Amino acid sequence: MTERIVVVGAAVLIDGRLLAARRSAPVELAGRWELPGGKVEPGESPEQALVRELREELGVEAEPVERVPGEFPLKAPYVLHVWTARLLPGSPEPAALQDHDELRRLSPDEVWDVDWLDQDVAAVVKVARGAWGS
Ligand code: 9L3
Ligand code: MG
Repeated sequence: MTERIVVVGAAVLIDGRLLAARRSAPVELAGRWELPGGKVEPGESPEQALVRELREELGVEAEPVERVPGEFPLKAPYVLHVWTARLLPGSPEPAALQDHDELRRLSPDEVWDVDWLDQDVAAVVKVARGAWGS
């Protein structure tokens, strides 16, 4: 059986805007925008991974809200699962830390202004529909 590793991505909505993060590494992905997140580690639930990744990558305290239906293909053996998420009261504001060099909070009419990773486009379409009905 082929091993399949889940990567979790977070659709963090802040005041009705979607948080997008520009990757600074690896070189082939640098400059492209993504829903922040990363690989689920052994023994971890996807929700736990989401919370950990947002803490590590952006310095925020967040909680998953709901899974966005579907599974989005990444380079094998990875697949992307997406959750909407919100910042907890008292969380620091997101800051571009280790894997990202810029953050934006996108309104519905700005959501396609950034160069999303090809892999994230289908997920962002679904997130936009769910969040804004667009
Ligand atoms: N990836 C794609 N879209 C995303 C995320 C969080 C990750 N929204 C891809 C990029 C990497 C792999 O998944 O090839 C693992 O992600 P990371 O651990 O480098 O963030
Ligand atoms: Mg990551």
